[in-house]
Amino acid sequence: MNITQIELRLLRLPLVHFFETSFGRVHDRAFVLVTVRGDGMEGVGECVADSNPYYSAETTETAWHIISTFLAPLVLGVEFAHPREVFAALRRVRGHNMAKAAVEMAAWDLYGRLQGIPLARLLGGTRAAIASGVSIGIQDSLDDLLARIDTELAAGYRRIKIKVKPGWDVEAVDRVRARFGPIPLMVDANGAYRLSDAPQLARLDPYDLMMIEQPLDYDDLFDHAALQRLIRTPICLDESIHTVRHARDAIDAGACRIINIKPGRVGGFTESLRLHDLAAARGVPVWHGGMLESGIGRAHNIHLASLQNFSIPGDIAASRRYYQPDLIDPPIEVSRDGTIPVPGGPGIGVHVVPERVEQATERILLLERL
Ligand code: OSB
Ligand code: MG
Repeated sequence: MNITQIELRLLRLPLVHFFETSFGRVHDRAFVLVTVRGDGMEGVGECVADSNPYYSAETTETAWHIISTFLAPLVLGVEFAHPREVFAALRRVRGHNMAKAAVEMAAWDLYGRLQGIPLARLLGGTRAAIASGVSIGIQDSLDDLLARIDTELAAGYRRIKIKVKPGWDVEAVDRVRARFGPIPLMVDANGAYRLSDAPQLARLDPYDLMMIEQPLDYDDLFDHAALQRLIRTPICLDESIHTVRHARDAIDAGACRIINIKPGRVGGFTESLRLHDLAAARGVPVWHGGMLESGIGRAHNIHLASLQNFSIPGDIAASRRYYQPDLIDPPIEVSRDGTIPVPGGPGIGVHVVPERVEQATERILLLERL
């Protein structure tokens, strides 16, 4: 496989419903779409960096800069026997995993298309369909929250995650349990608490949550380990895990019992596979996170989530919850039983609609080997 051209597009899509986390509320999503071309085919990768550096230090603009200035020259014109070689080729660049992942996952898609094989098969997926869960943001009122959960359970989703922050936590969970009983329920704090909040977080213990995701700081492992000794609810790490080494350290330290894998956060599929295998070897379940991706990134996620140790329903839901229309047609749909079939076509296996991409594009850059 030889990539001779890389196209960057900055896209912006309005969200169907606002999404609020402990960072704040967003009404649209901007992201960089990477297209790699070579050997007469093309592959796409969606960069999950956001326009602001609130979830991670990377942004759409840092990704644009890093890909165009540093990553593109490391892949353009280089012969790769397999996309698993791409992440290592980007090694000189420290960090910037989201920028790296967009290029790497586009290369996987290109390779899958060249071989005529779905990504799931290339990655070692074992499932024909994945179990789907939803991530529900902070709402204007607890009544609004209950109404949204009602809708998602009726749609068949297999797990409900609600965002929490100080002031929107125990009472919210109490109301959800009172109304819906023993549904598969978890919370995500996006780092909104301190270790000194342990007594408040321990108040969640009686509610039998599947887990609490990222209660403490994005760069912390040590305090999470201390917190896990003080609460019964299993801790799952998201923001704190950027490398396979972080995951190993977190598991060894007892900082988490579950790991959320987002390929964008760890630099792509190759590192996600290593993380998946490490967690499996340590008996730690993983699930696939989401970053409000369009159908393009969502399709990549579905393929990865078809691997064995993705044993908990992830944040991969139907297109209609995010974008209408999506960039792909047909959109991703969830069956009545709360599952999403893994696309069977080559690469990501979904049809990207060029006119929709064009309409959402704010800027384009073409990169070629000099
Ligand atoms: O913390 O998992 C998170 C969205 C953007 C950034 C971070 C997170 C999220 C979500 C939404 O929870 C997941 C999704 O539905 O795509
Ligand atoms: Mg999270």
